[in-house]
Amino acid sequence: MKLVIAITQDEDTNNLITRFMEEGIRVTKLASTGGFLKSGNTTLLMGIEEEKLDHLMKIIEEVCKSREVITTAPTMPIVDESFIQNSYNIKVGGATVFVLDIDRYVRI
Ligand code: 2BA
Repeated sequence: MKLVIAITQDEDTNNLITRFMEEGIRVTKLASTGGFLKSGNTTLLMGIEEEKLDHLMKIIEEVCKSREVITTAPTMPIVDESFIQNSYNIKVGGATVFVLDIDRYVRI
């Protein structure tokens, strides 16, 4: 048994959960916030049998798209107390996925 923790973009979440439900994959959705962009994303928890793990990863790859996001660098003070702000594009990945071993899985 494995625990998959997937951090996804909010835009992909409903489609991903719909696919999981169709495939009989149990999932818990948590609202989360990325430390760098400080904007909302979604963390999904899935407990899954090891033999189904590849199938789950394939679904995530199919549904989750990477996107360009415009962000601003931290404001930099310059000599006369005015500020300059740089905007730049970063690429946010389709998903960040952690796979952990589970010692015990109990549903009471
Ligand atoms: P954020 O922390 O808001 O990061 C959003 C995107 O900003 C990242 O996309 C990456 O492209 C960029 N980024 C993050 N930290 C950076 C840095 N120090 N310098 C330059 N660019 C940086 P992803 O890598 O696809 O990450 C998407 C979200 O997944 C992250 O949102 C965070 O919530 C989570 N995440 C990514 N790696 C993680 C890790 N090792 N541990 C925990 N959460 C992680």
